[in-house]
Amino acid sequence: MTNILILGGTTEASALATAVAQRGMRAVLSYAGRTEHPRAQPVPWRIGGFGGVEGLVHHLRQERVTHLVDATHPFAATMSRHAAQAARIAGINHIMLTRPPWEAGPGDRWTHVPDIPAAVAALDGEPRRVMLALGRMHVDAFADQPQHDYLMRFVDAPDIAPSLPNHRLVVDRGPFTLAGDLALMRQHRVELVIAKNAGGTGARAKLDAARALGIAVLMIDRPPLPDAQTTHSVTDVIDWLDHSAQRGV
Ligand code: 3Y8
Ligand code: NAP
Repeated sequence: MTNILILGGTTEASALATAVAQRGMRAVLSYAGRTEHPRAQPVPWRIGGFGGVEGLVHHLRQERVTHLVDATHPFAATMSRHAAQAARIAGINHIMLTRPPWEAGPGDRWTHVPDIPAAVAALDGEPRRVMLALGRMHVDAFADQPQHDYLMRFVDAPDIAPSLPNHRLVVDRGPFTLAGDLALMRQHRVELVIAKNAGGTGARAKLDAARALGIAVLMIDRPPLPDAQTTHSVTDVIDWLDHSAQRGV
C-alpha cells in the first residue's frame, strides 16, 4: 500500500499534493512550521521538525511511509540532506522534486554571489535603496551593512522589528505578480534587488520587474543538494510512484 510523505513548503509540493489527492493516493504533506498559517492542502498535513535524521527515520518507520518526496525549497538544504540520509537508512523510495535555477536573459543585470555572506559583502559602499527579498530568516546578516535603505518582505509580521536602522517592511506571501512587484519597486524607488535563486514561478515576479525597470539583481546561488534521484516535474513523480508501487517496493 503506497504511503507518501511529501516534504512541502513550495508551489510544486502543493501541486503534487493536489495530483496525489486526485488519484486517491495516501499522502501526508509536511511543513516545518515557519509560518503562522501555512496553506491548507488537499491531503492531511503535519507541522514541525522530525528531530534530525534519527527522528525522521523513526517517523518513516512508525508511519510506514513507502515513498519520501522531498519537494522542499532549494535553499532548505538541511532538510534535503536529512531526507536523503533517512530514506537510505529506512530503505524506502526517495525522490527530490526541485525546480531549475533561474538564468539571466536579455536585459537582465544580474551579479551572482555564492551565498548570503557574499551578498552582504557585495553591499560595501555608498547607501542604496535595496530590496531584500529573502524572507525573515537571514535579515540579521545584513546588519553589517546598515548604510542602505532596505525594503523587506516577510510572510508574517515579525514579533520584534528587524534590527536594520533604515528599513521598510512589507508583509505578504507569494506567489507574487509582475504588476504587484513593479508597483512595489517603483513606490519604494528600489535600486538593487537581492534574491535567492529559488527557481519556479512563485518568486519570479521581482526579477521580471527588475528587468523592466533596468534594476540590478544580486542573485544568491543555491547551496549544494544531495546526490539523489531528482525531477523537475510533478508528472514524473506520479509516474515514479506508480512504477515503484507496481514493482511492489
Ligand atoms: C512555510 C508555506 C505554496 C508555496 C508558496 C515557492 C513560492 C510563494 C516565493 C520574495 C521571495 C522566500 C520565502 C518565498 C516564496 C512560495 C511558496 C515561496 C520567498 C511559504 C510557506 C512557508 C514558507 C517559508 C518561508 C521562509 C522564507 C521563504 C518567504 C505557507 C509561504 C523569501 C524564499 O517568515 C519566515 O520565517 C519565512 C521563512 C523559509 C525564507 C527565509 O529565509 O525567510 N519561505 N514560505 C514552510 C514550512 O513551514 O515548511 O505558509 O503556506 C511557501 C512559499 N514561499 O504552496 O503556495 O514555491 O518558492 N518564501 C525565496 O524564494 O527567496 C519570497 O519575497 O520575493
Ligand atoms: P532547512 O534549514 O533545510 O531545515 C532546518 C530544519 O527544519 C530541518 O532539519 C527540519 O527539522 C525542519 N524542516 C525543514 N523543512 C521541513 C519540512 N518540510 N517538514 C518538517 N520539518 C522541516 O529548512 P528551511 O530553509 O528553514 O525551510 C523550512 C521550510 O520552508 C521548508 O518546508 C521549505 O520548503 C520552506 N521554504 C523555505 C525557503 C527558504 O528560502 N529556505 C523558501 C520557501 C519555502 P528537524 O531536523 O527537527 O527534522
